[in-house]
Amino acid sequence: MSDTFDQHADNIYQTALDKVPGFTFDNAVARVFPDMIKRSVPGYAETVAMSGIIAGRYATPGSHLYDLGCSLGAVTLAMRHALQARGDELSGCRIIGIDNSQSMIERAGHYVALDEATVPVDMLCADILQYPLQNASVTSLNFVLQFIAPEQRLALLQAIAAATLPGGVLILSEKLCFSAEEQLVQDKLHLDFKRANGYSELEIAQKRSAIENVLIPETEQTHIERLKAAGFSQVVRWYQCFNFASFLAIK
Ligand code: GEK
Repeated sequence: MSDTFDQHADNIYQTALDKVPGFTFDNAVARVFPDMIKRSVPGYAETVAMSGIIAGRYATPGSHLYDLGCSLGAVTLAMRHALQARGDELSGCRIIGIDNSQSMIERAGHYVALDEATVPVDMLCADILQYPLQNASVTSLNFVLQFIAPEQRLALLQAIAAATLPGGVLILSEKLCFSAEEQLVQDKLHLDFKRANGYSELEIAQKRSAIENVLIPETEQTHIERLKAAGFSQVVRWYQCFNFASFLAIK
């Protein structure tokens, strides 16, 4: 792997900052991203791996599989390997990873190029709110909707549902919020998870302040009701680890 695309440990918030800027998916974040997300999001590895299993069940020949907000393409590659294992390299399926961070997409393109599977993949730098989706059997929003302004979330889900073939699916993974009582329990466990993964109290506090107005979590009920309003007929919560959960919405 070239030096340019080496991955590094997340040390972004190790030094005390006078003023913590709002979180963005810039080059500094892209170069530490795998370490950051693994140490910050309980269950991340499972949601990526199971996206491959779900894609293997729901992808149909000749359809598109979308990884929206793909970052470095972890879900794109999990889907690709699942289709490859199914013998789908010539079935006309195409996997399309989209992210509006140029730094993420440059790196993702590099990792896809290094990958040996042959199922076709496109990595695009674009805004998922603008991109014309079509012919979708499987779409992933793996910890992405939480970064979209709440008033734009229904329209995005409607566009995904409209582009989804009958029987196709959306995999939606999100940080959740809860009743005040449950929130206290879940927050403590999430903090323990971060501490156990080596983040200091300073790093945790500065990251929290950076992300405060950028990542806006919602309740499970809000997600399920909105997925149904958007046009999905069935919603199954297939996974939860502390305050992070993943839903399978079936058209
Ligand atoms: C993974 N899914 O590794 N258009 C395109 N991309 C966007 C937009 C937008 N409007 N808004 C945010 N993003 C990945 C992890 S990270 C989650 C997803 C996290 C992108 C943003 O640039 C970033 O790469 C990604 O959504 C969110 O499975 O960091 O907690």
